[in-house]
Amino acid sequence: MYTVIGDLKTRAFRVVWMLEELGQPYTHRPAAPGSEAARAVNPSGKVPVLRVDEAALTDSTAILTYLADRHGALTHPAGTRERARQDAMTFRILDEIETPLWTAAKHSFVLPEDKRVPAVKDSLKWEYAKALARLMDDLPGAHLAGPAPTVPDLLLAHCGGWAKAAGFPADEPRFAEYLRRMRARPAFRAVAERLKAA
Ligand SMILES: N[C@@H](CCC(=O)N[C@@H](CS)C(=O)NCC(=O)O)C(=O)O
Repeated sequence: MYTVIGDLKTRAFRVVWMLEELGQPYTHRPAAPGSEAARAVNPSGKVPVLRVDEAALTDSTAILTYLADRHGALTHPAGTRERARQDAMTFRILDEIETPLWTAAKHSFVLPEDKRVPAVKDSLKWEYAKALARLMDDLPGAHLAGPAPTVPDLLLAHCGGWAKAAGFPADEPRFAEYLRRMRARPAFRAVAERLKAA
């Protein structure tokens, strides 16, 4: 049995979404970043954490990859060229899409006030829009790494919602269409409904 620790408004959303996609039973324990409950399972206080028996696994991308590999779904098998292309997409999403979002969050509310540089946000929004347009140019089909969604699609679709909430550019029509497709998935909708109600 899996236990996911972390509020749904954090990257814990991705882990819960993946477990819904996989149809695996799990318990969800909401916990704010840095809270006592988060520190009890991860000394850094970062969420999400996935408890599997005695182990506490950290980092949303590592957790998604572990779950996809373990259950043989939403991934290409390790050691294949398709997997190398999928992993390249995963790292590209983290480098080019998530990094500007996370850096903007740090300069909005994560860092101590005297360490924030709010002016950097305009540059981050520009960087994000440029990377997103290039990514959409390279989209090989309906999804990032083949005909069906894989780990990087969950990451990108989650980042899309994050970007909207953070006031990042949302006028890329191909990305809007991609997001509509990903958000129509029953597993996504189930978690999104829960987040709305939280
Ligand atoms: N790369 C990690 C980042 C985890 C992370 O920074 N989570 C945020 C919430 S979404 C957090 O716990 N922040 C608290 C902090 O940075 O101290 C992941 O994908 O899980």
